Amino acid sequence: MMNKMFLKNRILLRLIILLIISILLLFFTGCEFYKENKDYKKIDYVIGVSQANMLEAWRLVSTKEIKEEAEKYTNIRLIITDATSNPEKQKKDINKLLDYGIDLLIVSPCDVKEMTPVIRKVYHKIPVIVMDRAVEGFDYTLYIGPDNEQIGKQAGESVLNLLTNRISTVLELCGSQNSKSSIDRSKGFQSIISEQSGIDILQYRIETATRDDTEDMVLEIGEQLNNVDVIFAHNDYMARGAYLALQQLGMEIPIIGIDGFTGENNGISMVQNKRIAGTITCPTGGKEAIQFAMDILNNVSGVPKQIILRSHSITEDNVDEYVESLDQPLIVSDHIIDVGYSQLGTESAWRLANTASIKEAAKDAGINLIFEDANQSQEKQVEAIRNFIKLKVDVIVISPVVDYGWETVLQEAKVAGIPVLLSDRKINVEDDDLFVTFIGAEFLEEGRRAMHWIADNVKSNNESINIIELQGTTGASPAIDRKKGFEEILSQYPQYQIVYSEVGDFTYQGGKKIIEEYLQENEWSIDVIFAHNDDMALGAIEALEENGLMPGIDVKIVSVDGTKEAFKAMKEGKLNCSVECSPLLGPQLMKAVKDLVSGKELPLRIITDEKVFTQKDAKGLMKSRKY
Ligand code: GYE
Repeated sequence: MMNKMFLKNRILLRLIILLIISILLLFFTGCEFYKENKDYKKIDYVIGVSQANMLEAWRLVSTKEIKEEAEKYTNIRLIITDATSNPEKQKKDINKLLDYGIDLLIVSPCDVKEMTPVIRKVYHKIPVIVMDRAVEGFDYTLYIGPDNEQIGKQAGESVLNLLTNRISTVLELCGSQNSKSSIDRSKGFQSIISEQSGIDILQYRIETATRDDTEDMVLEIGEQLNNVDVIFAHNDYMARGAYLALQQLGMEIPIIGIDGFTGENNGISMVQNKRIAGTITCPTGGKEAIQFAMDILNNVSGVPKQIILRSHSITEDNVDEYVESLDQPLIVSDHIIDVGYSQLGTESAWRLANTASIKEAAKDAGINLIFEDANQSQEKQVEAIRNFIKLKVDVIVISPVVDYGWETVLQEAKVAGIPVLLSDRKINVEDDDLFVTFIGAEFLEEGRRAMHWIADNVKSNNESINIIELQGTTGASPAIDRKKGFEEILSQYPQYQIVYSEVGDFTYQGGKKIIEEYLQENEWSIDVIFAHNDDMALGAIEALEENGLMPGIDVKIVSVDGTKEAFKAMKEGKLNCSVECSPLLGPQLMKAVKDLVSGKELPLRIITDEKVFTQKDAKGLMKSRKY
């Protein structure tokens, strides 16, 4: 009996050992097999994608692009969720994604108001890329989206090109009344159409913005269609619905749509098959979202705050060329890139930091920078550009001193086939194709932020608050837009008023002179000074002190830039607030130059990241300021 038991145990023991050995063997050989299998991926990053819905056709394309681009990287995994247009579901989706331990979130918010606080919370933990619909404020890492108003304008131009009679009617088929993109498209469209007299817009709204409902709607319009000269549909699916309806009615009316996707029955093939007269491309940004996600995760320098994507106007004249351009492989070349750079001057601390950043970034990128300083003269800038054209540089970059008067010289660059990038300041030209992209700040927002700070911190107690404005160079885009943004918020506060406004040219001396002159002629009853840049504010501070006034106390001072000197003044209590405008554009600019030369399409605008600083930030952050 004893023996039998012993025997049984021994057999059992042997069996167990055998089992362990085979498990171990299986495990190791299995691992080997797994390693050799080419599907095996070493995952470095998990990216969560929270889509607003997967119903709208545009969004399906966006998801497809995200997936396709992600497949090019072997070390990332995507987890995609569909919020079914329901903010409550989207909140849950995002929490689930966080539980999975995602390293970065890409989110297309289905409701801007509801999702803003949720996205803010995530942003405090991991990087967030917001797509397509911007959230309120700036609590995200990067925003990528189209400029729908601009798209509407382009559609307006295309429609005007199709109209042959002075008196005409355009049928506008809009999307949902709750869709911000549809509202913006209409706004842009109407701004162009209203420039011409004699054009009537007949507007219909298709809440679902789908092909079938548009088809039904157009069939229902009936008689009125006889007077319609052109149809503008807010997307290509609606354009197709309109086309199908016209076919049934035996009518031919040219149609302009929006989206411009390739593939059967999409905008581009409809233009090729002459079913619609044109489309405006509205990129989804899916591809860029993954590319920037990788840059963010790999800590690449030069990641901006906002990327506004470029749209193209496609008609039968350029459709083939456009399709061809989509398949162009990237150009790999080891030739050193020559960049002609026209800097506008040396007027401020901002400008000096800007020049240094650009020179350093060019050096780091191995780019040959031909640098010209124009000493605040547009004439000199034009001369420099002409010289760059003669030198046959690869790319021209301009920081334009004023926003007008660039058409002729930029046309010359275009004829010479040299692309032009705008750095720091914008220009005002009819033809947006005269430059490739703008890299810089959102000046309008800076002006708004300055006035927000005043409204929150300088209380009126029913008395009027008097403001002096120190303006930058007349005609310079930061001066124009900071003023505009400031006044936009100011108009909401009737007690606050600008009582004196002069041009100080963005210089220390300019700012000082304005205050001195004001003091000579007026009793001092000023509560706030708003200076378009720090240098002018610092000049004003000196003038105030020389006249026995205490800057920062007797009069609150708000300026723009966030330079080290401004931080010092805030620390000393003389300046109250500085709205940041970063001059460190070099890395972004050089990245754009390289992308351009390699044949990548650049976005329409690349906007830098900025904050608002006050006296309480000054002490702690002063040392880390880079300019
Ligand atoms: O704010 C100012 C400079 O164009 C954004 O120009 C730039 C402005 C900057 O002189 O200090």
